[in-house]
Amino acid sequence: MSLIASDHFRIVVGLGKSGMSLVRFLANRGVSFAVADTRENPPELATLRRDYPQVDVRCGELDVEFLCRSDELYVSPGLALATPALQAAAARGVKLSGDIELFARNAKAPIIAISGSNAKSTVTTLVGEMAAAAGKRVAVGGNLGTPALDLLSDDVELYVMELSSFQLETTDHLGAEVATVLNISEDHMDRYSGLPAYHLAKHRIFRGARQVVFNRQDALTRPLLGEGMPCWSFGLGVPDFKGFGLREENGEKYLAFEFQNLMPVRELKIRGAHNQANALAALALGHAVGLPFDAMLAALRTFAGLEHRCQWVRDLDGVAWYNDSKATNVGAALAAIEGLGADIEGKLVLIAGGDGKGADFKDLRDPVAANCRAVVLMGRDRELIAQALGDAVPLVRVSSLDEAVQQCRALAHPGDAVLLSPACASFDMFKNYEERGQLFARAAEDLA
Ligand code: UMA
Ligand code: ADP
Repeated sequence: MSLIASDHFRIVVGLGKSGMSLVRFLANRGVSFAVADTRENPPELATLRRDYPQVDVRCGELDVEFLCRSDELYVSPGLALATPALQAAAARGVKLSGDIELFARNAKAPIIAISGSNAKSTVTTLVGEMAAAAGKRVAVGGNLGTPALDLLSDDVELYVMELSSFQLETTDHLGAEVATVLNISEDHMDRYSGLPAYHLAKHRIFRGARQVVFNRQDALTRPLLGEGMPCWSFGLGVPDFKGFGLREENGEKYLAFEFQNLMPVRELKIRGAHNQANALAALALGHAVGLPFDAMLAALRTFAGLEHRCQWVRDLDGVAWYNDSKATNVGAALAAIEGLGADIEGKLVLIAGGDGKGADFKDLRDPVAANCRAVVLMGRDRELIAQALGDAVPLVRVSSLDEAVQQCRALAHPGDAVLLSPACASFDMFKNYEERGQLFARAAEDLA
């Protein structure tokens, strides 16, 4: 399918990382275009003015008349399609598209497409490492960080793409070799009318897919497909045909495919049941595109996990400290609490709280009661979490992360683990989740 007729004028809406990748892509292909951003000073404005001084850029409130000069807008995933000016343009027949749609039309190598509420970055990175271990020239990116269009190259043999629901909303036909939605739980409820709308956006990933990987433990990850679509599954139970799972034999737990044990779970460096699920998902995706098991297992043995995702920080007096600052929603925190909770001798001392993004915290109550010794609460929505937890475990309120770390030191017993897994975004107290995780790790490392 051809890209775009070069005599068509286009408008890029949003001048962040993905907007700038669109600018480079369109300019390299000789397409004439302009740029708009609702911000007065978008992040890539200086770069655009330096490298493409001739391009018309409109900052501030979106002008519908201006947008309607193009019959197709490439909209940043950061901008809700419900934005009135975009809706007004759409009502006048303008198509709302995005960088992933253009990427899909132009990628010449197979695409592994990965979405889900949680674990996207971990699984995407892991599959990328598996492909590299198998000797493939692989490009890894998307929502993970490097914009999709910046990865396009004739040298690439395989694309491994993390895709958010925001990116998928503007993608009509991805045509992935294999696509997956790893799990679905509430997130971004400030941008969707509810779970069904969010689910619908995520499932656009299956459009035109040749194979599918689904999670046996999460019915919302199964696509509604016609007969005959090759499907692979993963889950923590014993696997059957075309399934990846766990099997126990002679007291040893294995990652397994169908009736074949692949590798003892204890050889994984990443901890917790949720990470075993992530390893199985990555194996299923890699297998679907023909990566050999020996290379994939070698990658699994060395992959130590990403920063801020259940990342081990230190041991002190028999207590292990874990940074899971990336747990910015309830589903992610639950995975860490249940996954790590099942993996340690003692109990968890949990640090939670922050900007709850309108979430309902009631699902935390039972897993916290089962796995935690105490919960240290901080941040804007700490009282909402306190109400949801009730008297499940002792609660300690603090006003800073340093104070939280001190309290955890006092509360934890040998054999316990301290876990920062906030179930909230960080923006009420920190620049981002990375800063929150770094400050936690530093405070934990400073404990004598
Ligand atoms: N914004 C405006 N006006 C605009 C455009 C953007 O106010 O006209 C604001 C919005 O609040 C928006 C923010 O700026 O949220 C960022 O938008 P951007 O266009 O500057 O974003 P990019 O730098 O292009 O980053 C985007 C993804 N960001 C979002 O989806 C919000 C990045 O995912 C992605 O890595 C990058 O493209 C490359 O593909 C980040 C993210 O937070 C990591 N994703 C969400 C998540 O993981 O939960 C979905
Ligand atoms: P994403 O890119 O989807 O945000 P990450 O790999 O960055 O996913 O992990 C984010 C958080 O999700 C982690 O901090 C962890 O608590 C949680 N998590 C990891 N694996 C799973 C899983 N299999 N199911 C649910 N939550 C998970």
